[in-house]
Amino acid sequence: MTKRALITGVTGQDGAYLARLLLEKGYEVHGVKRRSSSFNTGRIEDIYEDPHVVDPQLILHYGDMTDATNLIRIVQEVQPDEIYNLAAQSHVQVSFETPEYTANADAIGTLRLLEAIRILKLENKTRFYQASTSELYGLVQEVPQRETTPFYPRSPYAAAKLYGYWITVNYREAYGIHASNGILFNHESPLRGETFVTRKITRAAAAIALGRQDRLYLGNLDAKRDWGHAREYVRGMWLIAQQDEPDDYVLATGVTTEVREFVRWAFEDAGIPIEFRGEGIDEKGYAKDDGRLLVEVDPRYFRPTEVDLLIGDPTKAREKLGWTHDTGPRELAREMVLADLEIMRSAPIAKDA
Ligand code: NDP
Ligand code: GDR
Repeated sequence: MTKRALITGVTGQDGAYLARLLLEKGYEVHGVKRRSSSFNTGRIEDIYEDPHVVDPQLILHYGDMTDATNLIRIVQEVQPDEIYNLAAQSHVQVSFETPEYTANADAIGTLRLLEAIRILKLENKTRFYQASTSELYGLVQEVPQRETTPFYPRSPYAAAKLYGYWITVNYREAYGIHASNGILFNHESPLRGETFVTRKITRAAAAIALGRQDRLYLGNLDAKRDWGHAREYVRGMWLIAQQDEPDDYVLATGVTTEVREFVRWAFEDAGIPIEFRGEGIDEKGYAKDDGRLLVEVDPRYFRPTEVDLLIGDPTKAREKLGWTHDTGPRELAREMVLADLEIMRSAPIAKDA
């Protein structure tokens, strides 16, 4: 029997990689896409199928995490074996600007999907994966962070995801739903959204190398993140949903890197090595070769409350799921810079636009 999966957030970075993986595994994949004034299917273009083909394997449904009746109808129509709840207002800094919307989409949106399973009496059929996050750890309580580390959210995003985490645990315990949390540390790729720090850096390094941008403005260079590759993390999501018993797992590399170091790597890979001079908001990055000022700190990117250090311990995932990662942050930076150089070289008009 062909398995049917429903992915919310299918147009995002992880949704695109997960949809690809599930199609390779022979699933019929249904994705929830919200209405946008443009197509917004760029990340899934190569797997997108015309709805008129016979027996399509990827089917998109219009939907929104803030619309309960819509979600119930989609779940009813699809009757999924597995739901992967990846949709979210996922930008931490933006959540300080749109806290109520973030809570609605990320926290109550998760509840709406779990309720859909319950209302439709799919508790024994539909497995549920919740995209939980290392942002739950927030203010450092223990390093490395693992499944038992106490949470201390530091943003409206993290507070909303805290609700999503616990409501998933609660529906597992209260109604016996196979509902699991993946507590994923930062994962990146050439498909990463352009305003997250890694992609912002790799795009800028590529653009500066090609003479199309003068300078990169960043916020807190001291923050440390455990960066892995999104392609490898969606494999972990699938493994979590395949376990006999639902449970919660950390996926991480166990290596942490300063934002400043990621900047150095990206500019090196773009062929313009830089060095940092100065301190605090006066710290600046200069090209080693000709002394050009290429990186500046702009306090507008500082967050009202910051998460200083994330480093995860993926031991449980390795031992119970057999999940491992191959790509470390250094290779990740290179892959992203090379991809951005390629994109910019082949699409000069898009850049100018
Ligand atoms: P993206 O921001 O790339 O993708 C988010 C997806 O959610 C997009 O498809 C977006 O649609 C969709 N979405 C946003 N709001 C709504 C809404 N109201 N209704 C329906 N769809 C909506 O995130 P990632 O792919 O990086 O992350 C996937 C999930 O994993 C998110 O929940 C994120 O919070 C979580 N996470 C991510 C980590 C990471 O490092 N990437 C780490 C830990 C957790 P649109 O394309 O229209 O914007
Ligand atoms: P994060 O990712 O907040 O960890 O959330 P992001 O890449 O936005 O920030 C990482 C760190 O870099 C610092 N930083 C900047 N960040 C951005 N975006 N822009 C800048 O100019 C900049 N300068 C410095 C930040 O302050 C921060 O410390 C991501 C998202 O994918 C979440 O959805 C997910 O849950 C977590 O990862 C795990």
